Amino acid sequence: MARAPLIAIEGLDRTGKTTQTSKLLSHLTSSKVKNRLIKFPDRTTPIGQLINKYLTDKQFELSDQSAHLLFSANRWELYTEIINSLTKESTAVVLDRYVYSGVAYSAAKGLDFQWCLNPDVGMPKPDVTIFLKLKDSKATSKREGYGDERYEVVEFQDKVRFQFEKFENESNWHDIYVDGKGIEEVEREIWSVIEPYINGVEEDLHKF
Ligand code: T5A
Ligand code: NA
Repeated sequence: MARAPLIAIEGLDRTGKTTQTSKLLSHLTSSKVKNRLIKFPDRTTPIGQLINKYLTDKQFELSDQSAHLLFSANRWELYTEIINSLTKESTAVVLDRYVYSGVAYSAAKGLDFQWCLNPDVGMPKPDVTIFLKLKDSKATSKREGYGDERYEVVEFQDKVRFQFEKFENESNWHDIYVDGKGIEEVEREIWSVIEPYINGVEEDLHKF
């Protein structure tokens, strides 16, 4: 029996992930596909509140390793809900950032790539990942709110981009360039990638 698809939207800061996940949810609803959004970090959980403090308060220091493990623990807080949605509730799950962000941001600080992936081993792999990509990292630095949070610095974003590119060979990975494109154009490109998955997936879930 088919199960619902797990869909991830990834990308650097301010590339339009939250804007596009909300557009995607509307498309799924119009297509009569049950759906839910899970955003990482989920700042509402106990661990998420600590992450929020870390991201917004530059005086609040954590070691890079402990910050990394908190982001991963925040995903494990939602593990059972994700699995149940896909299998028992036939509900498509759209992820606004996921394991790929977790690895890319921490590896960009100099932590070992495989060490960064290890705490997420066992989390379900998306059936499809959309990566909102920039040819020029400065293209989004003028967008509203850019620079408010800890990682929104162009030089650091270039390092993160380099780490994200290590995932590009994954079979489920789709790059979509966003430089100079309007919200609706990106929305149409995303929908053309996602539409083939919406009636369900026959394969068992893969794990990291
Ligand atoms: N992080 C995250 C880790 O280090 N480890 C982890 O494990 C995880 C999960 C917060 C930080 O945490 C790090 C990565 C981040 O640095 P977050 O909460 O996802 O992660 O960050 P947010 O601030 O919510 O999101 P972003 O800054 O990444 O922005 P989005 O969601 O990509 O962009 P969005 O949709 O909010 O749009 C930004 C602005 O651009 C406009 C929008 O209207 C908005 O004003 N916009 C466009 N403008 C022109 N053209 C377009 N096509 C546009 N699309 C959107
Ligand atoms: Na966002």
